[in-house]
Amino acid sequence: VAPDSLAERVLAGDLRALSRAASLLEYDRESGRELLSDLFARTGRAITIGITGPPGAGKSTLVNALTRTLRAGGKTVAVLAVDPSSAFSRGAILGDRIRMQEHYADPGVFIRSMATRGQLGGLASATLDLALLLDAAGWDIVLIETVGVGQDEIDIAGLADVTVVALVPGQGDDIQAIKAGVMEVADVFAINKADLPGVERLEQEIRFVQSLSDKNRSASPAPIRRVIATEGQGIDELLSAALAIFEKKGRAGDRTGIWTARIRERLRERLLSAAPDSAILEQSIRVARREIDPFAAVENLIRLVLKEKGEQS
Ligand SMILES: Nc1nc2c(ncn2[C@@H]2O[C@H](COP(=O)(O)OP(=O)(O)OP(=O)(O)O)[C@@H](O)[C@H]2O)c(=O)[nH]1
Ligand SMILES: [Mg+2]
Repeated sequence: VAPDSLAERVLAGDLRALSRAASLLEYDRESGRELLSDLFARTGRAITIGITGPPGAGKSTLVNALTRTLRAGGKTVAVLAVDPSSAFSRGAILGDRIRMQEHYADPGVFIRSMATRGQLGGLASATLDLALLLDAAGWDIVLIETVGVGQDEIDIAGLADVTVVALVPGQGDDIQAIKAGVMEVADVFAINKADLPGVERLEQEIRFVQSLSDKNRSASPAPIRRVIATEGQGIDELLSAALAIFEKKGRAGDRTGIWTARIRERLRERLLSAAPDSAILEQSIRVARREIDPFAAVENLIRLVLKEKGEQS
């Protein structure tokens, strides 16, 4: 890491440098990537906890309550609120601001919202990169709030070390929500709004779906905790359950899959950006003239790309 560089200032705990670095990652992906290359060796210490679940499940309220508990325990907390569906509505951001108000003045809390702005490489990998940045910067815990849907190669709901899935009783479509892919990523279930009726039924439904899944027949099923996020009730137990899972998985967890996905995505991006549009156009014209087939065109482009770039170690 070069002296006085942005990377060094991030490592020294400079919050303005951290914000700048986060913006680089989000908006200037190439410079952001260089920065991450510099910082990668310093990552691997933070615990990332994903909070996912359907809209309105109380994820932000949970994040706020978890932040309070973690701060009381002396941990520093970085919060990433990620919306993969659309740009954040002003209302949502404002609501989260109000909810997190008690933490804004706390230098031990870093809060950042991200929405889809059509950046290359997808929101999930941008989130992963940002989590790496925060890890390198020395934040103890990174909380990632997201509605668990996305078409990216990296499942945004599954990129954390531990994933908490928040569900709410009495929604009627519980089973539907449970089935929609969350079983694979859930390490812990939080039945939030446990002050509302239907808690027992939702818990039974989660257990039922767990009993059907192969993953859970072999391993122990994800624990279920009842919480009332607005009251801070059950938060300690939820956090303990999440941290116990983290301990059990071990620090490395089985994160190979995430790196495979991240490498694939980057490879695709690099190949596409290394093949200039003019070259693709040239090949397209040849295909249109039936001089070559489209697959041969791709082989030609790959040869072109390989010729231009030597190998990096
Ligand atoms: N009764 C009750 N309401 C709650 C509880 N937790 C959160 N809420 C309320 O549920 C509403 C939604 O909470 P949020 O924390 O914004 O939910 P969210 O999942 O972050 O919502 P999106 O980010 O918009 O998907 C708010 O009005 C909260 O006050 C709870 O434990 N009990
Ligand atoms: Mg929210």
